[in-house]
Amino acid sequence: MAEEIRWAKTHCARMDHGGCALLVGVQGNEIVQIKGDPEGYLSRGYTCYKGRVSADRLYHPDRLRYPLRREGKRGEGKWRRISWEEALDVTATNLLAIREKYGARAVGFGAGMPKGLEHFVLIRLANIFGSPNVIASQDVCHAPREVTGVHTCGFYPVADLHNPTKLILSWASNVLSTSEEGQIASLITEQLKNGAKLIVVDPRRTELAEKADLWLQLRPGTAQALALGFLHVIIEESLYDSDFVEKYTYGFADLAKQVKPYDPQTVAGITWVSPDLIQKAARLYATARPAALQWGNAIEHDLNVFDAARSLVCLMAVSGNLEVPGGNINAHDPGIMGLGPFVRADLIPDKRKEMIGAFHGTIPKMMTVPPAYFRKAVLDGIPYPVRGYYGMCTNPLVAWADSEVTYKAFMSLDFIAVAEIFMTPTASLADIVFPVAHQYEMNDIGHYGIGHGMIVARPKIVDPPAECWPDIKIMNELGKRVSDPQYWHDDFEEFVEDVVRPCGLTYAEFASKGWLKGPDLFGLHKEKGFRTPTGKVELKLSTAEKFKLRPLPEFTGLPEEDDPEYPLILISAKSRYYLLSSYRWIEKLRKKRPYPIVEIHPETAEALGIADGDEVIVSTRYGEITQTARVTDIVHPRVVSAALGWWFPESDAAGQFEWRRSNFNMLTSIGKLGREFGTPNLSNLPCRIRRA
Ligand SMILES: Nc1nc2c(c(=O)[nH]1)N[C@H]1C(S)=C(S)[C@@H](COP(=O)(O)OP(=O)(O)OC[C@H]3O[C@@H](n4cnc5c(=O)[nH]c(N)nc54)[C@H](O)[C@@H]3O)O[C@H]1N2
Ligand SMILES: Nc1nc2c(c(=O)[nH]1)N[C@H]1C(S)=C(S)[C@@H](COP(=O)(O)OP(=O)(O)OC[C@H]3O[C@@H](n4cnc5c(=O)[nH]c(N)nc54)[C@H](O)[C@@H]3O)O[C@H]1N2
Ligand code: SF4
Ligand SMILES: [Mo]
Repeated sequence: MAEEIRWAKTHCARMDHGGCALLVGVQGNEIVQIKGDPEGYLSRGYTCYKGRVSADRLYHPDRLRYPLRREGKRGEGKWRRISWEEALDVTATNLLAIREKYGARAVGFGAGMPKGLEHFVLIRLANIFGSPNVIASQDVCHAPREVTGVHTCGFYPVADLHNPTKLILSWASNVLSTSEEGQIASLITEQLKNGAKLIVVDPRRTELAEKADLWLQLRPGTAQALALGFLHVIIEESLYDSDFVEKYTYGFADLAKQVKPYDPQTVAGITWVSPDLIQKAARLYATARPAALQWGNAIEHDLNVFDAARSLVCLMAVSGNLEVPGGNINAHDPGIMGLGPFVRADLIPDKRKEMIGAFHGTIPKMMTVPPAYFRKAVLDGIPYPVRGYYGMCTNPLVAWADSEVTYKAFMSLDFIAVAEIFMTPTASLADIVFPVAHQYEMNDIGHYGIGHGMIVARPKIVDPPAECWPDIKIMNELGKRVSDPQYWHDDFEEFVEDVVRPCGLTYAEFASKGWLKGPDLFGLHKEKGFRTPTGKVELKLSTAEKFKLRPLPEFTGLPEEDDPEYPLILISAKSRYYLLSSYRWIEKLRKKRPYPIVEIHPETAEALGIADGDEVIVSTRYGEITQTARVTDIVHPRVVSAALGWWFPESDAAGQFEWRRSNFNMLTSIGKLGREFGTPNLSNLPCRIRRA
């Protein structure tokens, strides 16, 4: 007789930023069912398909199960099984040799989208090792919003979807597919059910756009122009919050002058949104208080991101929506361990001066190295040589802009170690591959350090395969080999205890509570002002000259000029079935989306002789790839939206799993970068398309 199902509680993770509360059914040591937990603070019973099938990650026959050491040439796909002892010793020996020869900064520590507590243990490892260079995708993911927020209003203003709001302005955000940063789809649908109005700014008619009161189908890459158009209407028509503006903002008169030229007619010419719709949307947003601006990742995908993010914070401020419930808030953490002590920031006081990015003039408070600059260091030794790489939770060969340059850079490194759950294009270039334990197999903490004022528990439910270790354990043991063991724990499990200890809790007690949230503190500025040099929201940046920043947001032009050779505009959106390049190997997900799809408007398809289902070649000035056409009017006739993150696990490690064939980042370049964050044009590129 089959054993009875035991139900355990945890939170979903590593399928996106995570956050849905789950009930996980277990028989023996195997997860047999996953469903939503109605008591979930962020999700209230909601789950998406990929969350429900997420245990399939653990049981794939090709999952990495032993440490591997490269045999033959780099990237040849030949491996030898080795012991943990050997894997850690070889890695330590190589990293120490590089440090000896070139200095600690010649080792880059790589992470991708923050997935769990290991992200911060990696930063700690880098700090203790002595390297200021943590390489991550923050250049195109959240640092622009967070850091611009901090410079403008002293914090990262997140949409408050937990208190009732009158209106949601969803700007370049596709929450119903992405639930980004724990802004779970169900939080938005609940607000809409309770009567909140909805404005969607998106070049694609998404599921959310279908539900919107107003949908603004802007020309990709013109966010800042549209936002300045909103500001123009709001200021010209005196719809702003005059009390807030007077007491709590700096540079309003300058901003008013700055947005004068951005009248609806002019802005319509740039953004393709009609003057009438710009006016209507701006009026609706300014008058519905509170209104929450849910800003998404797509504004971070071209070199104009600083102005785009700046203009959106100005919009939140003048409309009186900062630090109000149901608006955009400063989410305060519960009394957990602070990031600084956790990562031992004290050990590397000169980090800002020493890191690769600083040499290129990245904005203060940008604390990771943009991948574009990392590769310059590897390939050209600018500003100094970088020869080694330890990476986890990331797949740069597919995830970073300009994949050919990534390939060259990784091929030229002296030593690469990668921790993975599965062999990927990037892992296939490594010298050492560590097999990791995964979600459900280790105690972990979600949402630590991502600015939403809460953490969620992800307790261990089943045992990992014998030789799969949590990243945290790998780094704890590697740390002891490359630095003074006093910085590391006897038992790696102490890391999760460290985070919650200041709250007077053990990890087990935290796990039984499920989550911890900081206090709701709204309107702190009324007593304390804003944490900026002027104590106000800096519509005009008082530090502009010092940091060589533009004092006021402006539209300086399209990310790339129009080009008659490439008459269409290429964009992308994240797939609801995959996390960027991850998990193409999970059968149930692959069935839902077996191949990469590029969306193209019926008129454009007809003119080009392309039918639904045709194989097509998508090309930009930088490269070309093959995807499959989906003919659909959710995109504008001049816009095509291609799929991200594709490689083919069913193919061969010796060829890096056909990483060139359909990978979006073959179409991108790091030739032009935004200075503040080193952001490349990941999107909004002139392109053309033809039948294969
Ligand atoms: N063109 C284009 N490029 C983009 C984007 C885009 O929109 N357009 N989006 C950008 C954004 S926002 C981001 S955040 C980055 C994402 O960049 P990455 O984070 O590098 O990309 P992922 O595909 O998520 O790769 C994650 C890898 O981590 C592995 N993994 C999963 N869980 C674990 C774990 O517990 N431990 C370890 N060691 N490994 C694990 C997965 O198998 C996978 O190979 O990509 C960026 N790149
Ligand atoms: N299912 C799933 N969920 C994910 C991820 C995933 O890969 N898959 N990735 C996670 C990560 S790393 C992140 S950062 C978040 C990102 O989550 P989101 O912020 O939702 O980001 P995207 O899906 O990149 O883009 C959002 C929307 O922007 C639109 N868009 C494209 N170009 C433009 C433009 O020029 N202007 C405007 N206004 N809109 C534009 C797209 O059509 C899309 O609907 O999601 C996380 N969640
Ligand atoms: S929305 Fe995200 S957190 Fe929720 S079930 Fe899906 S993948 Fe998991
Ligand atoms: Mo991201």
